[in-house]
Amino acid sequence: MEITRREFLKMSAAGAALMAIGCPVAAWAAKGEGEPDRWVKGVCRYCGTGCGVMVGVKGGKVVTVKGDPKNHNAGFLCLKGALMTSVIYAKERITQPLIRKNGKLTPASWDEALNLVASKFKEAIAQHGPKSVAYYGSGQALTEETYLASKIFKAGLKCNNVDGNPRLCMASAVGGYVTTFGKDEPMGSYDDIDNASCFFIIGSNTSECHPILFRRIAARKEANPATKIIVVDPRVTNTTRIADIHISFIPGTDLALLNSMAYVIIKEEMDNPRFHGAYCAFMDKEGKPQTFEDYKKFLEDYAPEKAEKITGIPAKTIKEVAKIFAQSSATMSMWCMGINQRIQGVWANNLIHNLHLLTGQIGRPGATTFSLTGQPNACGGVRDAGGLSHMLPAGRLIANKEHRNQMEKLWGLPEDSLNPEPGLPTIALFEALKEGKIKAMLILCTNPAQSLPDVNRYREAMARKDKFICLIEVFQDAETVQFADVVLAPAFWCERDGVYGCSERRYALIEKAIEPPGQCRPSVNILVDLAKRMGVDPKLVPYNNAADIWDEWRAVAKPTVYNFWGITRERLRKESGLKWPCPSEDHPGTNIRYVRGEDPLVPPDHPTKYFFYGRPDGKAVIWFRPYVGCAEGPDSEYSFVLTTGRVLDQWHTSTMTGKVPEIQRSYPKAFVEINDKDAKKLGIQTGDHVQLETRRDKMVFEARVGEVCRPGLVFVPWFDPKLLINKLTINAVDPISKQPEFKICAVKVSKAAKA
Ligand SMILES: Nc1nc2c(c(=O)[nH]1)N[C@H]1C(S)=C(S)[C@@H](COP(=O)(O)OP(=O)(O)OC[C@H]3O[C@@H](n4cnc5c(=O)[nH]c(N)nc54)[C@H](O)[C@@H]3O)O[C@H]1N2
Ligand SMILES: Nc1nc2c(c(=O)[nH]1)N[C@H]1C(S)=C(S)[C@@H](COP(=O)(O)OP(=O)(O)OC[C@H]3O[C@@H](n4cnc5c(=O)[nH]c(N)nc54)[C@H](O)[C@@H]3O)O[C@H]1N2
Ligand code: SF4
Ligand SMILES: [Mo]
Repeated sequence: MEITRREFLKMSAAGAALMAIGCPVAAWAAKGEGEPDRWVKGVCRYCGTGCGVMVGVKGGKVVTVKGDPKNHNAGFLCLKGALMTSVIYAKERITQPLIRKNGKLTPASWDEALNLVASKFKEAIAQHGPKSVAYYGSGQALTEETYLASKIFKAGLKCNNVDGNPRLCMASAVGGYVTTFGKDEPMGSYDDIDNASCFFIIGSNTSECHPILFRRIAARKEANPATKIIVVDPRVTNTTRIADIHISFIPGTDLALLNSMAYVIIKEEMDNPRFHGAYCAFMDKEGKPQTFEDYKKFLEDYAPEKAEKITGIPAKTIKEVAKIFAQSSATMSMWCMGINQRIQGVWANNLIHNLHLLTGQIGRPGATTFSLTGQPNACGGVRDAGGLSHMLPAGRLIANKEHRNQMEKLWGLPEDSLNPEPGLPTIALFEALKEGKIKAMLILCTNPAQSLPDVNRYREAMARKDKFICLIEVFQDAETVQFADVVLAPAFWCERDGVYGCSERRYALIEKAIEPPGQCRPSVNILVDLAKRMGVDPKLVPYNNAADIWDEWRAVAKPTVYNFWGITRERLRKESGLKWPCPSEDHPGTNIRYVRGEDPLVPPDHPTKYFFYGRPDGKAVIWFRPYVGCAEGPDSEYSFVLTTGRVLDQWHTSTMTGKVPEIQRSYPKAFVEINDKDAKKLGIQTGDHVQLETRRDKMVFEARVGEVCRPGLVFVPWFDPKLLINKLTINAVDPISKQPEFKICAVKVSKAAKA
């Protein structure tokens, strides 16, 4: 099927994620440029769905991208994935190192730039110790890049200030999995979608943010119309439109709903005592062991009639969804930032897991508790390879002596030589920069000058005259470039090879398809070169390429529950991704963890079917997690809730998608969505200018009036660098995960004069 450019634009503008189109788009894209002379296998640059792609190359140039039919996406791609060509060849590409001289970024040689960066880091460490430097990385960097940067800082410089944007994104999900199951990462996989009879989607706009997974959910519903879809979101989205039940509710009250569902499930005897009796431990919020009876007492506060008062959800609806959740043949939960970006993010994650453990909706095809990961390699790189300030590779912790000693052995370091004190998580790190405690920072593949909350504060930090920031960045118009003292030019996407790991524990290889432009170099080469110049022992960085790093990382993970020894580079070249655990080269990969006969890490003769081996007692935890509320709720002065999030075709700070003319035309600038009843009261119509003011800053947006937001709520997408909504958002963090509450703050809404 060919589609015309007009139809194509129409689909894009309509945000029709359901229409997620595969090869037709690629065919269209190929048309103007000519047929490729070879196809190179890779992974989409964007979201945590991790679609496989085939990159079409002609005469050394990428001319088109299409879906890989052998990967989980079965050849489908959404528009972002298919339209990469204009991004690669954008005129804003940085093609050589730049040094700021007299306030202006000026071209420099690699030698000059790298020597300058190395001298600044060495000077800071000599004068102020290793705590005065930092690395701020990304869930979009390659696994090899994250593993290497983390090793250079933690092992080479004895500095644990290694963090990254997954702190803004997945930290609460990690906290949830670790506290409930003992180890990070989902136990199920995308195949569960094809077997689920109930989807419980909470705090995820799957349709716009994981379009190809949404396509699969829709396909499941189409093939099996009895499949129930429940969506819990305070907005009407493309996702809620296919829901059988859309629960719109007071933002930030999910915990009351989830506890109330547990209450109903037990009250109506829809729980599964055979499961939770055998495989679960109960714990109060301090982590003290409790009983099932104690749990019932704890839940008394969440009877549906009481929860209705907190959440605004009719008691009847709570009872109904609890019943569907518990009694469907296989229930699959999915969630994302509506749950994670909250000061009660970890607890909300625990409560979703609770429902699955209580009902035994777990560990069977279609029955699973599945966190949707945002970025393409937050799982594989940052989470698995240990790119956060409290972590070492493969689930090991800095604060754990045994784990440090294991890593010292594996890295050839003297015993007890790793720094035992965890480093600073993102917000604390940028606070330290603001206070002048961080003297030198290396930033890779993230754009904090736009993506951090309360961003005026951290732009000020980055603007300090006495700090030094080295940024490795692809585009000169990324906001953070303004604050960099040195900018290094990396090879982008398929201009180098490396591994991404997506939401379903699937590792897949991006193969090198083309040469990078100008003087751009693969980031692993930049990092190795820089480490040596900083005086890091060359024996710690003996790599010639990303493949060398991959082999070391496999060995580092082998003795742990992250065992993917069988996922060799050779296999990744041949196969379209493999799911760990995968302990040997003849192992096909794992669909369901913690289940005998499915997970190679559960011994075949294990006495019980389920074995949560991540925890010392082999049992998963049902947690008592009370609803508390948000950091800054509405009051008489700031009487609305401001929430922020995404739109279908723009990616994050839009440095990439903003280079695609078709996308830029459909989403040219940010706007504010406001409920029509609220708008009427305030005299606002679509297209009017509306001022949003929080305790941090104010800004004017064009209004979109309708029923998308419930009354009392306004929504602004955060992609637009000209309208930096993060100047308004709050920097409050979850006390466990340290993830900021991007999803809720109080805002004053008023009509503004036309600008
Ligand atoms: N098109 C596109 N896709 C992307 C990205 C992108 O930039 N663009 N980014 C990727 C990344 S890194 C991420 S993290 C994911 C994010 O994916 P999602 O989390 O699905 O996207 P968001 O728009 O941030 O927020 C999801 C929903 O949370 C709802 N929400 C707000 N407050 C609450 C609440 O209190 N409770 C509940 N239950 N819901 C609430 C919002 O209304 C919104 O619809 O998307 C990934 N995919
Ligand atoms: N208000 C609000 N703010 C949010 C969120 C929200 O929901 N609301 N969500 C948060 C979440 S979930 C996330 S994940 C973060 C994301 O925030 P960021 O990571 O800051 O956003 P990106 O635009 O993805 O930034 C990636 C940067 O890396 C550059 N880049 C691309 N490819 C490469 C490469 O190969 N190498 C190098 N070196 N650079 C490259 C891009 O040009 C871009 O500047 O934002 C957070 N901020
Ligand atoms: S769904 Fe995500 S991974 Fe798949 S093509 Fe779209 S942006 Fe890329
Ligand atoms: Mo994210």
